[in-house]
Amino acid sequence: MSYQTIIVETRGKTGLVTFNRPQALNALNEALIAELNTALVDFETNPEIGCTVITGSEKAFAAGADVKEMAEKTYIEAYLARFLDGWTRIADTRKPVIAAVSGFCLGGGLELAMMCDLIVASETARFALPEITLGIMPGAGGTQRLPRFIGKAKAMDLILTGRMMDAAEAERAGLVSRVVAPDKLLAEALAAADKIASYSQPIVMMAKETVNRAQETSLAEGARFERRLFLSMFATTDQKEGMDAFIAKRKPVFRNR
Ligand code: DAK
Repeated sequence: MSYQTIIVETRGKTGLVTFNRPQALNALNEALIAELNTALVDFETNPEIGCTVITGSEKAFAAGADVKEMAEKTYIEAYLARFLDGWTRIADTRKPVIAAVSGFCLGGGLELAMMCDLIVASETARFALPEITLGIMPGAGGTQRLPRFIGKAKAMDLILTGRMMDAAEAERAGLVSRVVAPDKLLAEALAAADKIASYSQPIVMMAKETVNRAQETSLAEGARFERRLFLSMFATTDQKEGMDAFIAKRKPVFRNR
């Protein structure tokens, strides 16, 4: 598959997607989202890949959905063509996805990053949901995910004023997992991905699914879900291998079974 708007590589057991629309600060157009989805499905179905990293350029992870593509759309065109329908595919991936964010991470760019499992940010990262300044509001989950990350007070502030939040504030607020120097960003994200990809894939996928349950359900129901998946892990050979290796003081060899 040849890609026009993204660069797709593998680094060991990690899939790496780099947004590649520098002239538009990686604004996310339909073509890019379609290509991203194709790359994600390829990585998801490739047994050699255990984790994916998505990144942009030093100046911009992504400055939002492509405003030039949206500006003249009518409601009926957008509705009939299912405009922007492909955006949430990333939230359905079962293998973990890490967003490595440098520079602008705005609007749909931030919404996409929040669909990932970890956000690793460079000190230069700037986050905002500036849709209000365009006469719209966030439409790819931003009004729902941002308060779950950073609480209602800060989410309201960002969504209603459209202001930018720097990396330090984003880390304090709980939006990002780690903040690193700009020249360490990709290495840090790839190292985290490599670590995740070294574990049993089905166990990692179940852990991801279970943490995500916490966002969607009550504590009691989430804990029941966790217990069910936890007990099911004793039916895997990777659980036997992991524990046998610990007791024998050797490195485990997981077979994703
Ligand atoms: N779309 C299209 N082009 C963009 C863009 C964008 N979001 N952001 C930047 N560009 C383009 C600029 O137009 C400019 O192009 P030329 O003029 O050179 O042709 C080029 O990138 C460089 O930008 P600037 O000259 O503006 O660069 P500056 O450094 O001066 O400013 C900036 C950088 C990021 C502060 C500024 O470009 C900016 O404010 N950009 C717009 C940010 C924004 O408003 N983002 C939110 C867009 S709305 C949904 C899915 C997604 C969405 C909604 C629904 N569904 C699933 C239903 C998402 C909506 C959005 O994201």
